[in-house]
Amino acid sequence: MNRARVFSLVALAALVVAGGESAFVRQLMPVAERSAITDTSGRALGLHGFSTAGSAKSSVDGLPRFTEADLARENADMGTNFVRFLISWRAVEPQPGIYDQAYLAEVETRVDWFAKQGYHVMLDMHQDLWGTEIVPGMGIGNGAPGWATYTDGLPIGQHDMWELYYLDAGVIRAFDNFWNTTGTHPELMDHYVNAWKAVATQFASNPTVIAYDLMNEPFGGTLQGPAFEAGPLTNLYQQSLDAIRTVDPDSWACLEPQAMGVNWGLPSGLGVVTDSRPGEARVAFCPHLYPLAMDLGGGYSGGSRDMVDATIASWIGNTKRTAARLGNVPIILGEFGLDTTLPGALDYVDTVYAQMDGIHAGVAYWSRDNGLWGPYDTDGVTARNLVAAIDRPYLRAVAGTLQTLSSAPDRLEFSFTPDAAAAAPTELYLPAVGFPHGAAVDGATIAHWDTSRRILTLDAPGNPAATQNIVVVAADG
Ligand code: 9MR
Repeated sequence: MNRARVFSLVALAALVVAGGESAFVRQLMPVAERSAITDTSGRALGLHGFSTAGSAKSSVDGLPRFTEADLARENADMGTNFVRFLISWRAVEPQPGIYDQAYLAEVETRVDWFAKQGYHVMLDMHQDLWGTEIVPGMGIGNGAPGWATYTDGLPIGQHDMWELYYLDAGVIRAFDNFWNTTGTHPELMDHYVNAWKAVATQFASNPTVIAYDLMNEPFGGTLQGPAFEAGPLTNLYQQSLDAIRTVDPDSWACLEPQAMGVNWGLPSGLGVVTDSRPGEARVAFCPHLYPLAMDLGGGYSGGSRDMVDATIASWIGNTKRTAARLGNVPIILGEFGLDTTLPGALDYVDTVYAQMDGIHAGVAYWSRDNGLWGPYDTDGVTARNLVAAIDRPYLRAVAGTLQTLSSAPDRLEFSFTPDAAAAAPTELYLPAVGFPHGAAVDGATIAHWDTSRRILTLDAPGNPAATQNIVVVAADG
C-alpha cells in the first residue's frame, strides 16, 4: 500500500474516532482537581526538557553520546530542568539474572551531572521493535537483550519507515513471547520486572531521579487495543511497580499507553495500576504525541496542519480522560518531536507547548540528538532553529496547587492555591529573548532574580488562604 493510501485510510479512522470521541468527552470528562508530580519540598513541578538520547539505543555501553558540557550548553541555551534519560533492558540485564552494576553506576554518574544543574530525571526503559537481536547485526530494533528475543524463525522484511517493522511476523512474535501470549515464555516478564527492581535499588535514595518510565512505546504483538493495554500491559506495570515499591517508596511510575494509535490521538484502554506506597499514589500517565500527518512528512502547513490540529485536539481529550480514569494522575508528554526543517515545524512546537500548559503537563521533546530533529547541528554545538522554540518561559515549581497556566514568549500567567506546607518557593524560568531586562510581576513580590540562570523566585503570598493570580511580563529597559 502506498503512503498516500495508508495516510488517507488512517486519517479517516482517526477522524471517525475523534468525532465520536469529542461528544463522549463532553459528557464524561470528570471535573477533578489535578494532581502533580512534586519535589522533596512538596512543590508541584513544571518539567521542561528532552529525551536524552536516541544515541543510547545502539551504543555498546548503552549510554547516550552526551557529555556534561552538552548539558551545560543545553541549560544555558534553553533553561531546561528535566530529562527523560534513556536506559535499556539489554544493558541492565545483559545475561539472565545478572545485573550490570557498572552500567547502573555510569547512569548514576550522568544523573549526578543533572543533579548539579538542578534537574529532575526520569529513567526511560527504552525499546523500539523489541531489540537489536530481532535481526542480528542490522541495527533495526533496540532495547531488549538477545537472550530475551524469540522471533521463532518468523520473517522480518526491509522497510523505509522504521515503524513498519512492527507489522512483521518476527517482530510480532518477539512481543507475543514476551507478553506470554504464546504460552511458552512465562519467564520473560518476570525478568523485566526484576530488572526494574535492580534499577530502583540503585536509584531509590537518589532524589534527582523522580520517575521511572516503565516501558517506551509498548506494542502488543497480536494483542492490540484494550485486549493488550488492560491485559498484559497493565499487569506488567502493576508487577513492576510492586517490585519497585519493595525498594523505593517515593519515585513516580510513569505509564505509557500502547503507542500505535494512541500516539495519533486515539483513546487508550490502559487499566488502573495501584500504588502500595503509604500516602498518595505516585503514578503518572505519559503518552507520546506523533500526529500521523506529521510522520508521513506533511509538516504543519496546509491540509496537513488541519489534520495535525485535529490530532492534537483528540489527543488532549483522550489524554485527560485516561489520566482521570487512572486516578486523576499527572500527565507528562514523554515524547513529541519532528524534523524541524518541515514547513511550519516551529509553529507546531509552539502549539504543542501551549496545549501542554493548558493540561499542566511536563514535556520531554524527542530528542536530544544532534541533527534535524534536535537542538544542535551534527557538530553538537551549532544551535538550530529548535533552540529558540524550546527556550520559552515556564513554571519550574509552584508552592501549591496549580489552577491555570498560559504563556507567551514575553509573558507567563498562572494561578495557584498556596500550600503552606511547601518548603520552598515558586520558581519561574524566563528566557533572555522575551525578558531582556528581567520581569515585572503583578500579584506577587519578587524574592530573587538570578540573572545568569534566569530563574525568578517569588515570595510566599501574604494571604496564603486565597488563590493567587499572577502575571509576569517583561520589565521595561
Ligand atoms: O528518531 C528515531 C529514529 O532515528 C530511529 O530510527 C527510530 C528507531 O529506533 O526511533 C526514532 O525515535 C523514536 C523513539 O525511539 C520512540 N518514539 C518515536 C521516535 C521517533 O520516531
